[in-house]
Amino acid sequence: MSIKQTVKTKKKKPAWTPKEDNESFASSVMEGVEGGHDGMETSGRNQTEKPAIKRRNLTIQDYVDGVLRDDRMILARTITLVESSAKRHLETAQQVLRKILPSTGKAIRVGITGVPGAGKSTFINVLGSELCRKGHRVAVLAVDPSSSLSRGSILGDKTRMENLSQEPNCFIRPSPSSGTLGGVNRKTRETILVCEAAGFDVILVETVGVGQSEAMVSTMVDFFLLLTLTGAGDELQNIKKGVIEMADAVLINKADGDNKIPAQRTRQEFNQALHLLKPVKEGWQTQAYCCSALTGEGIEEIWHVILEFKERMQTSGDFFARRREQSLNWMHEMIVERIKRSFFENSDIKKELPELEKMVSEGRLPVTSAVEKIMSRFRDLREEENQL
Ligand SMILES: Nc1nc2c(ncn2[C@@H]2O[C@H](COP(=O)(O)OP(=O)(O)OP(=O)(O)O)[C@@H](O)[C@H]2O)c(=O)[nH]1
Ligand SMILES: [Mg+2]
Repeated sequence: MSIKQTVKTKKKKPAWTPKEDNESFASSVMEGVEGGHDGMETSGRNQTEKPAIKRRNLTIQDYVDGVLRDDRMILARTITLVESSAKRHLETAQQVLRKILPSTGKAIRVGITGVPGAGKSTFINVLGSELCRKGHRVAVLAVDPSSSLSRGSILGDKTRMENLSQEPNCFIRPSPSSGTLGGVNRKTRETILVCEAAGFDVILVETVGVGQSEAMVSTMVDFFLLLTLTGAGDELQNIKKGVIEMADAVLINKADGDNKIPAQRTRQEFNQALHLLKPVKEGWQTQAYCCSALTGEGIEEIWHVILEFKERMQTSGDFFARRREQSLNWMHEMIVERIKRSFFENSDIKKELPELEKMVSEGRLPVTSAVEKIMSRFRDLREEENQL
């Protein structure tokens, strides 16, 4: 095969696709799909032309204007910028975010969690497609704590999101590359803002029901939906983990075929248990519902529940009060995280801490005394630094 032919048959991928990515990546551009949601411009380009886009450096204003007019390529590049941990990118990203901030906040942010296989992707595909048909603009983001192991597994299942990924009113963004939970937290929150500025009015954040990611996602969305199944001890497991206490609705999926009646029974059991719990949000009683992402039954109902929630919270004023609280909590978390890092990464502290740790573990020094000592050392080091 000639070089020319090789190039021609090679699969195109969006500009932001990680280099090390493989074919399982959900958002590679599928053959036969006209551009648009993939972030590649289509206008003014024909089959024989070389790709019109040459990656040029964008100015802050380019990013801002591109996002605001929902230019998918610039949108994708802005998210890549936001996701970067490099200091120079961070500064540019922050300037972009500051400029788009007035255009953010208008979407309903919905978090969706559930154990692997609960049907989250299938559910998002059906709900998202239905919302697009109704004229909504839907952005799907993913938080996947395991993605460092299984690269983008959460949205790697192309087939589950097939309909949705072809909707021009939809934008699917796979999980940010792995990193600290704090890093993923920032990236996802800021990506939500970017998508809102681009005019998406529904943001769906999918996360796997393992680890701490659910707790994190629940603090960045307006409505938190727990997808569960009947049988398999799922119900109990969720209650134990405390996830149910974060949920604004519990949705028993796969209520189809032989599973329909057991699902309804599970729903009743959940409702009984939920009545005993303290409501997550004042003025809102979490309830259980059934649906089938396969047949579509119950999907409309859950969307109405979300809308009712939004209306009630907006009427009471809790909707925006909660968002403000979320922002402030996040800000404080970030401050604590930074302070922690500057302490533990300080080279003098790194040198001196092991000796104190040894003394504490051997019972030769009380913990409080050790902390006093090292903190006073840290204060001195900072003062020295300031005098330089
Ligand atoms: N019968 C039935 N099967 C379903 C339904 N929803 C999803 N499934 C199937 O359940 C399997 C898992 O669905 P996914 O949507 O990939 O589940 P997920 O929760 O996104 O899984 P992870 O991304 O691995 O966490 C697939 O084979 C789906 O076809 C449903 O409502 N009814
Ligand atoms: Mg999935």
